[in-house]
Amino acid sequence: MIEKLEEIFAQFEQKVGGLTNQADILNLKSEFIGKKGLISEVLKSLKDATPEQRKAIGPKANDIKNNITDMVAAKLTAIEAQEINEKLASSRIDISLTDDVKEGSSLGGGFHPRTLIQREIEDIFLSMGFDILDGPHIEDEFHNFEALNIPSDHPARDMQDTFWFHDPNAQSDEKKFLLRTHTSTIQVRGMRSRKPPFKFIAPGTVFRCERTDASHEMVFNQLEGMMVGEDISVSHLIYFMKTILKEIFKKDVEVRLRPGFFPFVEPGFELDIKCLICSGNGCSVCKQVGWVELLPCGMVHPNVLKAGGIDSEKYNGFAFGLGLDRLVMMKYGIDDIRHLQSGDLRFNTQFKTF
Ligand code: FA5
Repeated sequence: MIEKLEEIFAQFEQKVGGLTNQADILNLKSEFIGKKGLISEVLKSLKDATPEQRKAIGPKANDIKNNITDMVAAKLTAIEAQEINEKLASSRIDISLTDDVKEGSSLGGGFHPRTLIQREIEDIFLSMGFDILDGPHIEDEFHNFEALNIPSDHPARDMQDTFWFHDPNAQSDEKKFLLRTHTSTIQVRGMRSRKPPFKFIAPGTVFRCERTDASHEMVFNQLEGMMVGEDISVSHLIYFMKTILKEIFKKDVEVRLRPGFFPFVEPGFELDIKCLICSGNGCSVCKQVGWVELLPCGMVHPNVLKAGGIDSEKYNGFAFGLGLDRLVMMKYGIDDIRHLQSGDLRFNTQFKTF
């Protein structure tokens, strides 16, 4: 077992050396020392070891975990330092700036509330062994629609008003491009780049040609989630949905689950939250109904698994698409989504500064 642990550590050392991206490094850390990481897997067989063997294996495993934690911290610090140095090398100092722009003044920097919530959610999912993925804003029809069980003549295409790129010289059968209307595009990219079982989240900006109001923007943010494996059930889905809400709100919030239609899931659900702006009494955010659509989800449709190259006879899974801006509104009591990207300093400076 000691040899196995050393082998795992050697693998880690080899892999971490080539990484330059912070998310990849954190993913690697959880792959090795996360709750379901390689080290924990090895330690499962500790129960069969003799007391002497256990005495040697326990400290060895701890040493390796500490080494991995230290190496990850050192690597992240080095990347940050490199980024700062690159920025410093390429930026120009404006010596005409007056000294009222200083730490603690109203113009001091700060994190956008969406960044705060997104980071919190990423930490929660990383700790549960999920990867974090990204995808392009400009997409093709295949990833945005076809692979998600929405062929060109399907009425569900009208559910999301799409910004298309128009190429006047394009032939009729050429690939058409668009601004992605949802983060579900990353489902297909994620499935095609890994083998089951896997689980990932994918936060990102999406675009719809919609009329704006207190709870609708044309450019907004979602956070996709997907878990694929054997025997995944609706109760796994509900467990993860409840975990996110409990961790984010740190208190019980009222939710309701109702049937929802999305061609890429079957069955599909809408998870609504009791509006925290008006306590469910009715306001412009919840359109006077007292509930806000927040977290649609469902069991992945077999056609989508097939489009992702996955054997739908053997594997199944769930997916969800969290409305990130609406979650931020509920968390901080923001009564109009348009404040979020207004750039108004009176709004922005209410949140945590660094
Ligand atoms: C979708 O976009 C699906 N892709 C979600 C999904 C993923 C379902 C996986 C099942 C499985 P919908 O159009 O309802 O679904 O958008 C998801 C969430 O984004 C909504 O619940 C809402 O919280 C948020 N949202 C939708 N439109 C807007 C908008 N215009 N402005 C702000 N938030 C929006």
